[in-house]
Amino acid sequence: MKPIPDLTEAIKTGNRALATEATQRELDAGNSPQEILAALVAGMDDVGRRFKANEIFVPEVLIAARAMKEAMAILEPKLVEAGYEPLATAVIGTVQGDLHDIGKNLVAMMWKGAGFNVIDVGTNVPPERFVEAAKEHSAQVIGLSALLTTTMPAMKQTVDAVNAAELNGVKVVIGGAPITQSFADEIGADGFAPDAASAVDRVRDLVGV
Ligand code: B12
Repeated sequence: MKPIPDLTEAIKTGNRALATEATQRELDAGNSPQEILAALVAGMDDVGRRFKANEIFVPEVLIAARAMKEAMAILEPKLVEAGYEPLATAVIGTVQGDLHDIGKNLVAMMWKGAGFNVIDVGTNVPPERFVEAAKEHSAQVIGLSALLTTTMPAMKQTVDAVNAAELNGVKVVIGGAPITQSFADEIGADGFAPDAASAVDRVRDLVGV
């Protein structure tokens, strides 16, 4: 991947104007949407690291997240365009009690880019809403995101609700910073992926496309 330093820097510093301008500029120059996404993600990863180290605080993180969202609004149709006919339908959301959506949005975009039809049910989503959406859209996959250790139990409740609803082979894939394969095994989820790129491979394996 070719680095795009000013775009990564725009996310790190929460510079919305530069983030959107540089995203558009790179698209106009024919750079691939995946490369542009990688530059954006590198910026957000850095923000996460500095927040953890107490070098920056919530306001800076929110500003960076807003710049990322705006750049993604430009990039998303291009990622989708680069895909083919939907290979499968996936419902994705952040579980009940949890408002983090940057990682979830990235996974949704990567899935769209990989050719999946993605129904994003948002954040703070109760188990029954995941079930309803999967039924309504005849989904093959449900993706659950959680960033807080306190909302990990909501993943188990959602897996239980999906199993109780007998959704005919729908696979549940989970992810988020505190999530591990062993937690996925423990709650009976069908899959786990540590990042948006491997989330694509995981779903491809699970639905066999
Ligand atoms: C941004 C952020 C916020 C923003 C969220 C903005 C938004 N719109 O999302 C704001 C400021 C609102 C926020 C609020 C809070 N936050 Co916060 N936040 C973060 C931060 C810095 C970055 C998260 C992020 O976006 N990372 C970047 C993305 C790209 O990474 P990601 O989410 O991990 O996603 C990747 C993978 O995990 C995976 N993935 C994610 N979802 C899914 C889903 C599927 C299906 C799959 C397969 C994969 C997958 O793929 C993604 C892309 O590669 C993290 C620190 C960190 N390093 O994680 C803390 C962090 C998650 N927050 C934390 C806390 C404590 C809070 C608050 C409780 C703070 C407070 N006291 O109010 C609140 C909670 C609000 C709530 N009810 O949800 C703690 C959680 C601690 C814990 N162990 O539970 C963290 C770890 C910070 C810390 N070190 O203390 N936060």
